[in-house]
Amino acid sequence: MNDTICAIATPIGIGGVGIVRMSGPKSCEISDKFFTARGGKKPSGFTPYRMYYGTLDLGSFSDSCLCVRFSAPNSFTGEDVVEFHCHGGAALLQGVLRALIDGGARLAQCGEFSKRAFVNGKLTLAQAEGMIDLINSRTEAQLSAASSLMMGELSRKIEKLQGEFRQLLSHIEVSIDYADEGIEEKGREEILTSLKGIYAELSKLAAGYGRGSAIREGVKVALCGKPNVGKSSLFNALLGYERAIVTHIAGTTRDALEGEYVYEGALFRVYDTAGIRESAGLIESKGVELSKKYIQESDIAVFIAESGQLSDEDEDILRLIESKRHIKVKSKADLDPSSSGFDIAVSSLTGENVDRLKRLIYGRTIGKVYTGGLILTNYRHYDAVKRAMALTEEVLSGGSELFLDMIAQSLRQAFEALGEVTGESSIESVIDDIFSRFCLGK
Ligand SMILES: Nc1nc2c(ncn2[C@@H]2O[C@H](COP(=O)(O)OP(=O)(O)O)[C@@H](O)[C@H]2O)c(=O)[nH]1
Ligand SMILES: [Mg+2]
Repeated sequence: MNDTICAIATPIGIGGVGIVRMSGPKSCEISDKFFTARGGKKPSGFTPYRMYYGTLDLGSFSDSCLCVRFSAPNSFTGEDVVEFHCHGGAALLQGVLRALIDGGARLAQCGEFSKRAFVNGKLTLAQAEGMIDLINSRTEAQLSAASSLMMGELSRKIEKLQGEFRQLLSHIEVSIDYADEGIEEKGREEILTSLKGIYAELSKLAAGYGRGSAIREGVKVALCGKPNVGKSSLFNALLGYERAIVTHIAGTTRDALEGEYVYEGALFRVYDTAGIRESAGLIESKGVELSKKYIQESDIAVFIAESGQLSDEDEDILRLIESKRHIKVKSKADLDPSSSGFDIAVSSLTGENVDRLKRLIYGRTIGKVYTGGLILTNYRHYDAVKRAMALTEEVLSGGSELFLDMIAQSLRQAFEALGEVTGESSIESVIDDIFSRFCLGK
């Protein structure tokens, strides 16, 4: 990683300011070719972390802009970094980039700056993932969860648990070395007690994943029911605008429509599906098949019926969602407000109880309102924690039967599984895959 990379760090488009960033050992040397501060100073002579105003002379054009130098190892990447804060024009920034490449830098790959930061120990893998989640956040809840991850809450927790595993391992090694002197049995009891504590903490972490992933990915809500019960109307009411076509003709909705709404800072992705019925024509049948798929893939199904007298068709749909998390909604409450047999009666026409339905959906998926703090949001982290749990459980259930060196082996594996979260024991291909999902210039 001895080459110098560069990229445009701001979105491509027209804006007041656009930033081109360069990282690597030749950053200053290359910058010196193009930038001169007012007063004549060159970037290699700049005081680090101070902005200099001057001229970027690229031959065919110049820009008056700001330049700042960060010196290794105290920079985002841990290397020498130079940034040009130019005027934000697409051709202008491309021109700066081209000049830097001609000057000896190489165009950075997606996520390459962050990857260097990780490799140089500036952030853990989990923190880097938090950073990309932070950039991609669209709702407050996503932002809070991503920020906690980026600020290192999860990494610190994982490192603490790893520290406990490490302590147990050294304890075991001492026990093995002094086995003849009758130390072993005492050691074993202590080990199992500590391990129970670690297991409890891991379980607590893993238990939050359902909620965490719902916050990160958005909650998938599938509306389902017979034709004409008011699915599309409820869909529009939840979204707050007319997205789906509503008619009195059964079978209007054939494709599934997707829409989004935000409630308590969390994202909900709603699917308005075709009404499910047996006697549908070809196109409608395709829609029905699709509906079943959306229902299966949703986090929660909202069953809608017009009255408490359920028909066979209603019962069929209910059977489809029985094993899933679901809510039963009685629609058209303005015509008939009775809700017996349902969780709630809603009128899309008057808006009555639409908000309460949102609260109900929130409660049954995310649960308690999330206002920030440590939570597992990422499957990769969850998977590592689960593997560490399984290994710990193996030792706990083997208890007094296991040889100490077998216990040590499981604990070492659990330690390594946890290390994958922070990136300490992650394999290269996983690391590459994570950083390739970053945007250019990050
Ligand atoms: N009075 C009343 N009519 C409704 C309500 N929701 C839907 N409808 C009517 O029921 C019919 C079918 O609605 P639609 O949303 O297309 O049902 P879908 O086939 O399940 O998507 C339309 O004529 C709507 O105007 C409601 O809350 N109150
Ligand atoms: Mg419809």
